[in-house]
Amino acid sequence: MTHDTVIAGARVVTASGTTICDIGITQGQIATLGSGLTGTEVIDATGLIALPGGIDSHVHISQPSGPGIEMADDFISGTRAAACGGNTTVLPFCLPEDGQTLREAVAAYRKKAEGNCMTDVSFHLIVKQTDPVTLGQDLPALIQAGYTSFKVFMTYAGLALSDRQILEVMAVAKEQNAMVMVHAENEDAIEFLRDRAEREGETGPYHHATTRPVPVEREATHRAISLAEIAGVPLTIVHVSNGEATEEIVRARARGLTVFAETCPQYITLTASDLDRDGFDGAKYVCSPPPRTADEWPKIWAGIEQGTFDLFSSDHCPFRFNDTAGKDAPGARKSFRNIPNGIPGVETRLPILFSEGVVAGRLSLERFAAITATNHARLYGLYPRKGAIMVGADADITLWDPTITKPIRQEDLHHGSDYTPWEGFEVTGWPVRTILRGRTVMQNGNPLGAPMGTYLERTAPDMQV
Ligand code: DUC
Ligand code: ZN
Ligand code: ZN
Repeated sequence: MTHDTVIAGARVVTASGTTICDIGITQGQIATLGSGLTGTEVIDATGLIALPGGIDSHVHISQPSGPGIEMADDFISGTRAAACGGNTTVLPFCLPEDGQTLREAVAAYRKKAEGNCMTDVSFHLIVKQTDPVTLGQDLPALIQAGYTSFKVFMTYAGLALSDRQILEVMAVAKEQNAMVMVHAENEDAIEFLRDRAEREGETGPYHHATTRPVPVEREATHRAISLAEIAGVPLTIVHVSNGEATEEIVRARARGLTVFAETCPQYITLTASDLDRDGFDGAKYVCSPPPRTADEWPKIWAGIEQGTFDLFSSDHCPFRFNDTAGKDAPGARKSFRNIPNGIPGVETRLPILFSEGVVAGRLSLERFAAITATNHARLYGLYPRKGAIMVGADADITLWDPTITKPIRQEDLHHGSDYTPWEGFEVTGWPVRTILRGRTVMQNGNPLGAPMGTYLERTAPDMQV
C-alpha cells in the first residue's frame, strides 16, 4: 500500500511507548505505523521526535475585553502562532458580549473563526449569565451540539458568579454530562485588597500580584471543589499557580472526588518580581492568577511529575504592550486595576515544557505527550480522533528537533502581540514541522499554506484521564 505521505525514521511517541518507526498517512489520517513504508511524499525525520500535535485547550482569541481594549490575536494570527509552536488544535473561549445570548455569541464567534484557522479549533463557552433561558435552553442545547465544556469565573465584576449561581450552572453540567472549568480566585478578597492598595498609593503593575495573593486562589479552589462536590460533578481547575491550591486538589482527590487540574508555563518560569520591572514593563507580566515566587515552581513541578496536573496549557491571552488598546490602556499607568489581564504564550508553551521538562530530565516524552495533547483530547471530547499518534487518528503530528538550543525572541514569533514575556529565555528543543491532518502547516519556523483548520464538534468529556 502506498501512502499519501510517510514520515520516515522518527522516534515516535505513541500511547504504548516510544519507538523508531515510520508513520504512514492516507487521506489525512494515520493509516500505518511500521517500517519500510512507502509513500508518494516521504519526509525524512531521522534524528527527529514525532509527537502528537499539541492541543492547547486554554487560549483566548478575539475575545471581547472591554471598551477600547482589543486582544492582540484574531484567529489568523492566533492559530498561526499556535501552528508555529507545534500545535494542531486550540480551544479558545467564547464569551458573550454584553447583551448577547450564549447562542448568539457562539454563532458570531464561529463566523470569526471560519476560514481563518491554521490549526483545528473548538470552543469552550464562558457562562456569565444564569437566567432561565441561558440555563434552561441555550446551555443544554449548546452542550448537546458539541460545546461540551464551559468556564465559570469566581472573580471579575460582570463575570464572577455567586456560589449559588455556580451550583445552578454545575447542575446543568451534571444533567448534560459537560465539563465545568473554574477560574478560582476570590473576588471580594481581591476587591478589598485592591481598594486598600490604591488608598495607600500602591498602584504599579506589581500590585496586581500583591492584591491576588496565594490565599485568594487557595480559598477559591477549595470552595470550587466543595461546590462541585455538593453538585455531584467533576470539575477542572484551570491555571493553578501555586502549591497551596495544588494541595487542595490533591486532598480532594484523596477524598475520592473527580478533580482535574491545569497549570501553565508562567507558573514554572515567571515570578511576581517580573511585574516589578522598571517603569511600566511589569505590565507585560500581568495575568491572573499572577506568577508567584520561585519557591512555588518546585511545588508546581511536583504536581506535574506526580500527575496532579492533567493539563499543561498556555492560557494565551495576548495584548500588545505599546498600545492604548492593550497594556497601555487609559488609566493603566495610574493603577494596575486598568491593565488588561493576560499574556501571550501559545507559541512558546511546548518549547518551554520540552526544555524545562523533557530535556531537564523531569518528564518522559510519554508524559509530555499526555499533558500537552492526549489529556486535552480526552477531557474535552476530542479523543480518539485527536491527541495521539495511532492508527485511525487524524495525522496531527509535530516533528521536534531536540538538539536546537536558542533563546526565545519576539522577532521569531508569529503572534499578534508586540512582546513575549520569555524574551531571551533559552530553550533546548524546538518544533521544526507541524502536520495537520497530513498537511504541513509549519516548516522550520515558517507557516505554510492557506488556513485549512476546521471547527471540531466534540463529544462528552472522558472523565477517566
Ligand atoms: N483568566 C484566564 O483564563 N485568562 C486570562 C485572564 C484570566 O483571568
Ligand atoms: Zn481564568
Ligand atoms: Zn485564560
